[in-house]
Amino acid sequence: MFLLQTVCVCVCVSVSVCVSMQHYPAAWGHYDVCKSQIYTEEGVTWDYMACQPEATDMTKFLSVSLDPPNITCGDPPETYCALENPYMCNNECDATTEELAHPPELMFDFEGRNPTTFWQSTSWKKFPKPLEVNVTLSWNKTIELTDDIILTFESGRPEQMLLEKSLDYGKTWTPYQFYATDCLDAFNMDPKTVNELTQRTLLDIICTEDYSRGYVWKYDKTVRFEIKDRFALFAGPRLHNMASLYGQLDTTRNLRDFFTVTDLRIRLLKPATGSTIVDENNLSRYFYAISDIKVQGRCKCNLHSNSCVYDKEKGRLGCECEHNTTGPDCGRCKRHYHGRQWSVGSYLPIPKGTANICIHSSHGPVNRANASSLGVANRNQARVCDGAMLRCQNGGTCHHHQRCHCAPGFTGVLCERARCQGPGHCEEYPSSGQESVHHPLLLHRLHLFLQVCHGLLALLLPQGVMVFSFC
Ligand SMILES: [Ca+2]
Repeated sequence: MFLLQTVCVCVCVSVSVCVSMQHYPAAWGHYDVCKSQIYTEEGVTWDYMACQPEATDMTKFLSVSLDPPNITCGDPPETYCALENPYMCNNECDATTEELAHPPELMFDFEGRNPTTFWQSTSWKKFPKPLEVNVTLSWNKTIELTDDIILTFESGRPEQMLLEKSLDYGKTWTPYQFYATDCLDAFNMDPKTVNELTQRTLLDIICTEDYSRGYVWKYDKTVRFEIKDRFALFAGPRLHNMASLYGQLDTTRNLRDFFTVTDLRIRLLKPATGSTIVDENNLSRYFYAISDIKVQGRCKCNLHSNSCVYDKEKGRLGCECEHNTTGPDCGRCKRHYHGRQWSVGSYLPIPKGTANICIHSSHGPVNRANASSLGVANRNQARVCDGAMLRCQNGGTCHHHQRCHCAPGFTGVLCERARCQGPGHCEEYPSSGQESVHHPLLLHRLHLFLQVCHGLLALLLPQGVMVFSFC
């Protein structure tokens, strides 16, 4: 009776929260909480979950560089003509006058004003030598792209362009996508569109003519790299099945790496000419001008952090690591927490994933590279378990505050996880041999949550979805 009443209160309150906050099916985990306290009948303990920072506008955190470095217009001042009308020459660029200067940062300022603000290159005055510019965006941090990259050109869109990515801070580059009015002619590639890609060919690098043809630029100024269309190959056209995408990202390293970058490089290879013939008598019609670049993404923290902060002194982003991990990407275990090999967190099982936390060195081989650090470890050896906050779960018993001896069928530092063969789905799809173990576990957890539902609700209100899925 008590249980039923509690269910009713929790669901009713939570639904009212979720109505306004839930944008996605509850089955899709948000992974915005790294750990939460669980109130058990015997005390309080931690439950660890896979977590990641929220996706955000990553252009706030990048540095931009141009190659050649002196390719920005205005030094000396130049007058430009319109591409579609060589007699309309009212575009002035002067680096020494603020109103007439077009520095690179105007690709990333707040847009929405009229006229727009934009970076502009020098004109193609050295024709027939190619007018080529590399625009490099560097984060000094590994990031994961979550939405389309969108470039808005204030002049005509380039007739030839290449978008590249780096995963090693600009040491090596690989193509992301080729863009041309004629792919065969420019890059010896057959033209393709992202819609022709399949799950099997998703990682193929294509050349598209979608964003270069025609120069009716007042209506069609953007060049895209289509992230969402690629996501949709797994998650469905409206991304309603993100669980499927997360499952794939979890198990396919190449797929995860495909959307991961430290740098992007836009290689502008040929400006818009609007014709097959370049008007050599009026080269001030040809130039590049970009008013806006959009890059949405999140810090890569290997599912060990839900927060990423910009350190102004270091000039770089860094994950605020949980799960006893450390490093800019939470890519290794903290000192004294090498009880087992570091491992990336897992999106599975959905919605909470698996934290794969680093455990104390006393649970495994100790790195003896530094004798003094070992001494510190011995003096201040952290408790792995106790009778209060760090209570062994699911029938496990705590030995010398250093190790939980788990009941059969359970594993984890605090015996918090059911022992599974292979990744995920234990709780949703228990095998016949495990059913008798999992069923009581779920009931036990449900009971615990219901007991403290009011407390949790207050604690997790900002994560309304989590509340809903818990309660
Ligand atoms: Ca701008």
